Amino acid sequence: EDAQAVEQVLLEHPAPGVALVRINRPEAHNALSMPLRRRLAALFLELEDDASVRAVVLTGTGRAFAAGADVKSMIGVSSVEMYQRHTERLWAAVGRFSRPVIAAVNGHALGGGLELAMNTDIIIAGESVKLGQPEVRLGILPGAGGTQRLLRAVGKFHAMRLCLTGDAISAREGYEIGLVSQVVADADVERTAIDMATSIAALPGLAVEQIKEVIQLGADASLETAMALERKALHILFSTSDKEEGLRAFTEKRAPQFRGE
Ligand code: CO8
Repeated sequence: EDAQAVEQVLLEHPAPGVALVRINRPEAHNALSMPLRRRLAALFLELEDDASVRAVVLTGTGRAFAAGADVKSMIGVSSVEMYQRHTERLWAAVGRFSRPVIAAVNGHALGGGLELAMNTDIIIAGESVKLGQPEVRLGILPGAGGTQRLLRAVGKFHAMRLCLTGDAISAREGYEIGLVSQVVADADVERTAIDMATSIAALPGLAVEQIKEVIQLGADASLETAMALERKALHILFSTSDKEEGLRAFTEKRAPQFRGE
């Protein structure tokens, strides 16, 4: 099963500094089986160790980003077995990735698929995308962060509506409630995400990493603590050569040459 999953998550390098991870199980709408999730996590851990990768695009083949956890793999499964799967460890490889991850979402992002998208930093969605947490209809709940990440992303009343009805919403509605960063034509999703990742990859890497870390940690801290973290991050950046180069290039009216240090 794990050997088969190697074909189900593909790694590409579409632009300098950019890795593209493609969930490739279109026959099941990219349903996230355990082997597939293990492979996804392993790839992200590999990319974490590859300093040349400055931004990652995560996308799916076919008509779905991902249609959720593999429903078939949960039938007959007990509480203890679910606990022992420790899926939170697999998602952490994506959620705690130190550089920006952009979800390029086409088709359906449902259940665990939307939870996966919410583990990324920027969500670019095609016009015909459907986003939802349909778990309640199966007698379960969004158990990989869905209730909590959604709550923090869109607030109580939208989170309650999505999780309690299981109804999917459009990309446009997702944009209006703050679940989607940008809506583009279906055919432009991947290109838009790669272009954005390429631009981010060219920016001073330490500043990019610090911004991501501060926003991520700050979302879960008091304002005062988070602002202290923010100041510390700013102070750290004052010892980078990219900061000196960025400021000097601006005053000298020339293009900066960033070195990522
Ligand atoms: N799991 C397993 N197989 C799936 C899944 C899935 N989530 N989604 C689609 N498939 C399979 C179908 O069974 C079908 O297989 P087959 O051809 O062998 O019958 C194939 O994909 C094509 O699907 P459809 O025929 O249904 O295609 P449609 O175009 O008619 O519909 C949909 C596409 C709307 C995406 C539809 O397939 C659907 O509603 N899928 C299920 C969505 C869902 O309920 N997702 C939630 C799953 S539960 C979950 O994610 C719980 C998370 C809890 C934490 C676990 C950590 C991740």
